Amino acid sequence: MRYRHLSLIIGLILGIMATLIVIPMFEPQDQFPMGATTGTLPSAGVPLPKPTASNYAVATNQKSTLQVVLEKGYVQCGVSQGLPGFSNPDDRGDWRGIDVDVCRAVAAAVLGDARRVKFTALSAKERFTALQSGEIDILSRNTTWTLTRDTSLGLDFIGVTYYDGQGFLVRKESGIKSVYELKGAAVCTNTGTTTELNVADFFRTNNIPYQIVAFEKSDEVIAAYDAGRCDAYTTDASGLYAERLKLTNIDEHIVLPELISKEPLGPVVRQGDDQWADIARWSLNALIGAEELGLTQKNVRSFLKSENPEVRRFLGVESSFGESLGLQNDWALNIVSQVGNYGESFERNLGKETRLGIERGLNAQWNEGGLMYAPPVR
Ligand SMILES: N[C@@H](CCC(=O)N[C@@H](CS)C(=O)NCC(=O)O)C(=O)O
Repeated sequence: MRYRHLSLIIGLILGIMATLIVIPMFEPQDQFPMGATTGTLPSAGVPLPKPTASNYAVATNQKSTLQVVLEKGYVQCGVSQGLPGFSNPDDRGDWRGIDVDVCRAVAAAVLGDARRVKFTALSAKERFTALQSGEIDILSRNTTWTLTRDTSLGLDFIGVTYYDGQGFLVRKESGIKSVYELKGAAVCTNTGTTTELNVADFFRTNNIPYQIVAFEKSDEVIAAYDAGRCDAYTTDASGLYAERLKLTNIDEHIVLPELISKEPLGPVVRQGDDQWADIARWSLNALIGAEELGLTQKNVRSFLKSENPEVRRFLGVESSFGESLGLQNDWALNIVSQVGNYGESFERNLGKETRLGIERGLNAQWNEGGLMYAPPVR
């Protein structure tokens, strides 16, 4: 009997001890440690946490591109050596073009001033090294997004500025009407480009003998074609519109009807600095999204009073999407008020009223028959 009491008492003590040990294991803990997704979304008006150092800065023990740009006060933008409509210095030496506008948009978003951009003119061959080495902060230079460039080079494409394809220019007097008639032709093009690779694919696949004549500098390529050293000149169709303006007599040449490739041209940043990639990506998205929302350089400020929640979020009137990017909440307002929207940039630099006279085609908005489609700001 005595022993029964004793074992009951020991059992009770053990039970209490076990409860004391086990209960804390089930107590509600901080389920969502810093940085993890919580069950509730931040509602309008609730301040978001201050942006933390980017993963790039943490991983590489280097300053993030955003920090570098904020400290020096400008964006270093890699452009072409002169491609009208895309990136080209005007009579006063100011860089103009749709690729230039992407860099201006980034500067407007980050520094609140689209003028705070310095340009580095780069040949096709030089462009990726300049970005890898940190000489430039962003490359915005009619560069085709390909798998190799997006993976093996330590770089990241952040979107598409211009959907293009590769075309050919020939002399009218040659009587050539199609790329399939280029048998035995000498073809002029640039080194270090997808153009070179596509030519090889196309002529090999179609069993057409040809000869390639390639130079690093575009001016040398077009001069060689103009001087009659080649039967055809090939590059992105956009480049044909631009480069043919440099010919002695533009009317003596025709663009052949076929495009032999897909050339999605877009801006590039270094791989690993996700915050900077997000900033570049959303600056381009803001240009494209603004057009869809009907926001223009002229009217955008009048939309600050808009009741449309999409517009209010976009312009930073409601919520704090700028802070999520590590920027001020008027980042997109600065882009549109200083650079305009994508359509405005297109018309100003490439459109029907310019010397290039390019139609929107694939570069129209998705709801106008094109491929330009910005994800929502929300
Ligand atoms: N999109 C192609 C071709 C880019 C390219 O370099 N094209 C030449 C011919 S249009 C060019 O940009 N020339 C202007 C320059 O080098 O300044 C690529 O990314 O490889």
